[in-house]
Amino acid sequence: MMTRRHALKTAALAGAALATLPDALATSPAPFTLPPLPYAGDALEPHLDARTLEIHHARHHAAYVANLNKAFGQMDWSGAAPTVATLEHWLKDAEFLSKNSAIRNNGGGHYNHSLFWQMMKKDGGGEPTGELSAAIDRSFGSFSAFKAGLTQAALGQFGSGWAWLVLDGRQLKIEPTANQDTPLSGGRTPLLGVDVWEHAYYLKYQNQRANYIAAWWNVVNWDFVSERHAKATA
Ligand code: MN3
Repeated sequence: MMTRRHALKTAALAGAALATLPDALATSPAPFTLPPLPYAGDALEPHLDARTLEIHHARHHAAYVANLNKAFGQMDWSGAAPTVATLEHWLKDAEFLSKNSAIRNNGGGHYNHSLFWQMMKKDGGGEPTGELSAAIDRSFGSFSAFKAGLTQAALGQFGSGWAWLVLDGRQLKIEPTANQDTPLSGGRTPLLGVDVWEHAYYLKYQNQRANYIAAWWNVVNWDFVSERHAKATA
C-alpha cells in the first residue's frame, strides 16, 4: 500500500518539486501557478501596451512563480514543521523572510503581480465611489491629494519597486516598497499598487516613469480596490 509520504516521493521522482516539503505543505497552493491575465493582452491599450503587458505577465511574473517553486523545493524543512502553508503566511513571517531571500523576492513578486493584474481593467480609471471614496477623503483630504501622493511615492521610489495604497489598521496610507517587498510583510493590507520596475513600462515609455504613472491611472480597477477595502474593513 502506498503511503502519503511514498506518494510524494514518487511524485518527486516524476519531476514534481514538492518532495522535500513536509506533508502540511502538500495541501498548500504550492506548487504555485501563473494566474491567467483577467483580460486580453491588449485590453489596457493605449495606456499599457500589449507587448509590454504580455512580456511582463508571461515572462517576468512566470519567472517569479518558477523561482518561488524552486526555492520552496530546495528548502530544508527539517525541524520547521509548519502547520500553515499559504504564501501569505510566509510573507507575513519577517524572521522566515530574513533567512530566505529567494522566497521573500519571488514570493513577493508572485503575490504582488497576482494582485496587480486584477487592480487594472479595460476602460478603468476615474475615481472610486461609496465607502472607499469617503475613506480616501477622510485620510488624504481629497481624491486629488491622494492621487498626487501616490504618484509622488511611485516617482520617488529609487530603482525598482512599488507604490501602494494600504490599509494599516483602520487607516488608509501610502506606502512605497523596494524590489518585490509587499506591505503584507509589515502587517498592512495592499489595496492598490503600481509597479514601477522598468520592465512594467520600458518598451513604451523608456525612462519616462512619470508618463507611465500618469497613463496607469486610466486603467485602475476601482471596483476591485473597493471590494478589497470592503473585505478588509468588514
Ligand atoms: Mn513587474
